[in-house]
Amino acid sequence: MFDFDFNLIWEFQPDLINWTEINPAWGADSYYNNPIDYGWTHLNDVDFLFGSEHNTTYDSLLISINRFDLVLLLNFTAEFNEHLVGDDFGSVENIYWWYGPGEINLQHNPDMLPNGNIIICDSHGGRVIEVNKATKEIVHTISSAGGKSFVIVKDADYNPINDNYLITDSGNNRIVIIDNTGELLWEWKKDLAIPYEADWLENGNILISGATSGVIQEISFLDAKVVLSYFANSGKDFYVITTRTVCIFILIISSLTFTNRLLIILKLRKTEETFSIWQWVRLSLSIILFFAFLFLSIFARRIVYSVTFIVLVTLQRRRGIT
Ligand SMILES: [Ca+2]
Ligand SMILES: [Ca+2]
Repeated sequence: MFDFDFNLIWEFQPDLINWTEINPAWGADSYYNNPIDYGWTHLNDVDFLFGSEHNTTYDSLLISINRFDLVLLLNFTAEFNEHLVGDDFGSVENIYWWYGPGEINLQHNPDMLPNGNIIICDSHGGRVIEVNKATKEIVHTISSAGGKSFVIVKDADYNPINDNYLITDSGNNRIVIIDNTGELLWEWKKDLAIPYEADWLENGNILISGATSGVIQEISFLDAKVVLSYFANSGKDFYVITTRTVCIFILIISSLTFTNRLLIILKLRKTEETFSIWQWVRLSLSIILFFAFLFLSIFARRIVYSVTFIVLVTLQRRRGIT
């Protein structure tokens, strides 16, 4: 946490916590107590919860530690006050609630619901769950929309006004809205590549973070149209444009080769010479290349996104993050 002059005034440091004190099952040898240099926690979400809005005398932080499969609630007021008198960052006694290990797999974006329960995207479990905070029981599960199972779901915003859910089904490259019975009300798929999250805007539109595509889109909910696109790559989707340029270059080369072969055929016909097998191979190859790269250049965006997705998932699996 920073003050208005960007001075660090507080931080949460999982490496200073003895995790065995939270759960005796996590011993000295466990992953929790053995920090590694890179990506040990992958802490991927934190929400500030004002005590006045959640019936507590203190403010809290709802924190998601992705690699720990752990969601926790931290008494921020106590933490901050202890830090002021010189305590380390992250006291075990200030973690007053936790949930996850053995239940969820590499979660994203937990939120506290108006009823006090916690909604969590169990990303690699392919579901969104609502956990009763008092009993730690799962009281509601959503695992599909429109007949399609979720794949690496990363964001689920509950809208208490309309009693529906805005869900980012990242692995299926789509944003969906479903009602509390699970019925699909709305779906958006255009130009999405592993979207990270979606939020309702005050004007009734939906803001989508494209993550892998580097594109942020504002979608008109009523017209199902893109109102605004912001490309992080200086206004250009760099990888897509590069792929398309390479494809068009090969397209031109193959069509020139094709034309060249045709001219040779016509010339040979006049002299009544025959076309050699090698020349037929080159002619066929140029035709195949032409149509292959025509296809690739038309679908460049989707292909780049799909390949990126496959590479990312493969790398994650190699690191043991499945
Ligand atoms: Ca959240
Ligand atoms: Ca959201």
